[in-house]
Amino acid sequence: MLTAQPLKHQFTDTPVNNGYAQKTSGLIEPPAAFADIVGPYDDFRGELHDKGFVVIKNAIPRERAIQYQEKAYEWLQSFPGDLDFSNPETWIAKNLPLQNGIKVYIHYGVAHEKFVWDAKQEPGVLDAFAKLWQTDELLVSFDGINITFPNRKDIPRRAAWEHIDQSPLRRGAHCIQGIINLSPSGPNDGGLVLYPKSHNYNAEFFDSRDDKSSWLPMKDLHLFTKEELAWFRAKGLQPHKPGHTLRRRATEKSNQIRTAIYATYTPANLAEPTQLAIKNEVFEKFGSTTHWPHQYIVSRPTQAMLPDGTRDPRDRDQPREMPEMTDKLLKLAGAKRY
Ligand SMILES: O=C(O)CCC(=O)C(=O)O
Ligand SMILES: [Fe+2]
Repeated sequence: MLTAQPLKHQFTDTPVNNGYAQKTSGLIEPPAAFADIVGPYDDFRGELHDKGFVVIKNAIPRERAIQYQEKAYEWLQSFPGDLDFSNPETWIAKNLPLQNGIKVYIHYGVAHEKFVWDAKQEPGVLDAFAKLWQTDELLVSFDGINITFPNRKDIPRRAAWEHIDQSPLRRGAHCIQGIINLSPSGPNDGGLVLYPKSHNYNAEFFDSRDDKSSWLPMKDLHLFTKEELAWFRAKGLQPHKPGHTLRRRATEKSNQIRTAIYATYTPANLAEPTQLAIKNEVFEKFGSTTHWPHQYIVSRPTQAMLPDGTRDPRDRDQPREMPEMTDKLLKLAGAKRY
């Protein structure tokens, strides 16, 4: 899955460093490499350009995707507790490690687990982004994984939080978010919901706003209010679950555990040295970043802290299974230059 409307979510993150070009109007144009994406293309890029997202089926061969899913389950079960994947009664907070506000696992070095890095180096995944950016010299995000149990008994269903992970000051696509989907995704199952073609209206929408006071060049997030969504709906746009013709959100009928790895890639040469320095710091601590690989890199505390402010005794200083630090991995991580 690739979406042309990027990404991000620790709502408490503050923007750091602002080392890139802004036009005097305040608007930020896409990096040069992207000028190319207007096509026409007869492959997945055409659909991406048209709809703002595209599903690339079998980017990872099924057998290996299942192995990654099993590894993700194993990782989740490596924490103390009574978690049983076949028993919904056990799908409760006390059996699960800490998640962030949108229920993504970002702590415990998970962004650098071997299975995560292996999936991120899958040829079918890398090839899609290399084609998109016309280079195989890419950086990848460290944005964690998602294992979501349906219909949890201990917490209410999370309402949708319609957003784009791109500052309203940016025009055009600067970053194409990738999600490696490791579980079946039927029409009743939870997961990503998009507004197809909404990317075509972004500039018009943001240009028409009066209050721009909260917009910042490196705050790559905008949450849409109900009124703002109504503006898009009035253009005829509707929420849609990728891969299905029906327009719908998750329902209580689903028993599907959603497993996904977030993986976004951008050309390495778009990263400013100051951003790479932050990325390096995060990498050395096996930390996580936003969905952006080359900008909007936020150095968060890497330690897992419990709500009472003490360190989670389950915390780890490094991944459970270390990845092999190959030349290829180090370059994707931004730790080594191409
Ligand atoms: O998990 C998803 O499908 C998307 C969540 C999200 O908004 C994001 O990762 O940017
Ligand atoms: Fe997002």
